[in-house]
Amino acid sequence: MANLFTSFTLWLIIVLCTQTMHAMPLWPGGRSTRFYDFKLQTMKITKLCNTRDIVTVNGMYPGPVVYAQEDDRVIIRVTNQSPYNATIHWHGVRQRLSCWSDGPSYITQCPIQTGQTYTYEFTMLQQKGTFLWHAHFSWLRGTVYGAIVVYPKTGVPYPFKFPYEEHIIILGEYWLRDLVQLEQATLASGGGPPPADAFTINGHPGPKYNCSSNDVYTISVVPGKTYLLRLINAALNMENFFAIANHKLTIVEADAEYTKPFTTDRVMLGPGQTLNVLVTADQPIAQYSMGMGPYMSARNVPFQNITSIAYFQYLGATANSLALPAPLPSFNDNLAVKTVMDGLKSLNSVNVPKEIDTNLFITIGINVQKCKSKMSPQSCQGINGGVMAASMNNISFIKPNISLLEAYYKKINGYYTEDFPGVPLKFYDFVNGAPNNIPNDTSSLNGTRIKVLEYGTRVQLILQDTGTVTTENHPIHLHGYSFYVVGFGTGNYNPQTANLNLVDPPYMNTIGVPVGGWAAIRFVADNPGVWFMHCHLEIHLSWGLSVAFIVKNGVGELETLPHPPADLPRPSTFPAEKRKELFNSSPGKASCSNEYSTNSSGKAANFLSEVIGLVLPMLLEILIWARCFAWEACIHPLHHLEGSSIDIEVREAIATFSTITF
Ligand SMILES: [Cu+2]
Repeated sequence: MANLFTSFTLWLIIVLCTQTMHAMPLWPGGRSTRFYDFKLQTMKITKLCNTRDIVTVNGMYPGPVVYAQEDDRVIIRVTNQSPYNATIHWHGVRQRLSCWSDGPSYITQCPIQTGQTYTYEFTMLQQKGTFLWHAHFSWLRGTVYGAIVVYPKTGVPYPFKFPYEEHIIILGEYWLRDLVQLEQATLASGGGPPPADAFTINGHPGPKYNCSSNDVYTISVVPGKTYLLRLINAALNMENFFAIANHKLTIVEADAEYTKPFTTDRVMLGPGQTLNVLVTADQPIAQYSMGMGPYMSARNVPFQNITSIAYFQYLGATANSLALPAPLPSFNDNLAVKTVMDGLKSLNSVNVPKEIDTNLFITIGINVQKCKSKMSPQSCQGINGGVMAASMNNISFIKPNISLLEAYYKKINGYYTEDFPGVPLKFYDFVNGAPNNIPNDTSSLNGTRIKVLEYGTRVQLILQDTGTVTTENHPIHLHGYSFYVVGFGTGNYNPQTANLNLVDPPYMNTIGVPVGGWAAIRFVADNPGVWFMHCHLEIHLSWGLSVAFIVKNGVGELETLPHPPADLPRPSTFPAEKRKELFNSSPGKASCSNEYSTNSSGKAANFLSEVIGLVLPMLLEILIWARCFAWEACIHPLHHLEGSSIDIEVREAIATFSTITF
């Protein structure tokens, strides 16, 4: 009997190892697997004297923290129990050979419908630091966001003195409105969105807002100790300054890559950007304000101007002692932004591509399209009675109604064209001489135009802000890659005078292209798939300020995108007539189901995929647990989700890690 048991155990181990090795031949370092269970659900919340429903993950706002270590495999099962379609994007995760898990809706997958489950899987291959995850459907990410904290491998120290404690600080915006409806209403109006009702720090507006004197985030600090703050901007439509009264911030990491230490009084983060800063509690015992305020570089755009305040409170200070105000720059202080950007350098010399195969010049800006005769004035509330838009190289991106990745992978024609221009259609003085006869000559062309790159292409992008309508700092985010920011400046890019840093430029995933200026970025296109590049101001994304790159497969398994996972949300199987009625798409064409929410016929049509979606994750989970048992290399998936994770002291998290066998 014992022999039989031993044989069975050996057989099981061999089967599991073979299965695992077959599934993950590329990530030998990924010895641990982190398993998370995300349930998208609505939750009642009271803020600013109003109670309303917001969409959350696991009833937490901000959502749970995903903890991992460099090279870990991360598996996150997302079940959509909210009334909206949804996807989750793992911002900054380079998704090596896992484009199917990237998450932007209509780019790499159809949305997960109400009642459906999709399991995201990726490896934090050679990545560590502070990231964020957020919804990537409509404007759901306004409440559906959280941090990803990836620690170095066991035994590998930080390149700075180990902090006494670490804290996650997520900047956000809060609306007293349903965000999916807000996007729809804004687009239907043709005009701009209303400003947020509040800024928030870890979900708390702070004492300057109505009914919020107790809705304040506080960090208690010990005099003399040094703290690591993991700053994340998850705001929807604003870039933001952050500062702490009387305290210096030393930046040591930007977009999850180490930087040379740079000390400053304040920082600016665009949505999607992260900064790790060290702060030493070296001031007299008191309560100090941590402030989040607006950075608005565009002209004539209304914005929230009340500072969100949190407290940096010394032990021994009385809770009701007056907090010293945080010294935030004025909302249009471009110099403050430049000063921080100038200070960002990679910690060490880096391997920047010196020669370039593909050089693209991409203008970014706002447009106003003409009100069409059949449109009512209610639909044309943009500037001068036009319809607001935004574009790259004057092309406003129209999202397709199936995922581009699926269309590309399965060679389904008719959803995109491969003619995104590598240079603007017209050259002019982009910053000072931009067209301004609104909307007669500021229109953009609409299209789903993408750019194809061969595997291994060394790419340089010049991102040039334009003055159509208004110049503005745009936080441009590239999926699937980090890129070297080799240069930036004000005015028009000029290759003769541009001063490029090819030694130690920062390695980022989101670059705030300076207002009325340019940025030059470089990367090697060595990750096959379809990768979105877009402005991370959500309204600009809705208006079309985006493009997608197809990066083709290279040679062999290590350069080839694997098959899609079985539970990938798929285009619907509606009969052609029904599809025409529901989505107004041509008969015979596949389509992701109902764009904004699921209806009963949608559910019925997707019954089979739901069954597959339920059974396959269960099988997967059994395999994972069996593997954990065999290798003793896992922790219980739900351990991370207990309590309000945003307030978990990171020391506790480290203690959790020490119990794991690596
Ligand atoms: Cu933008």
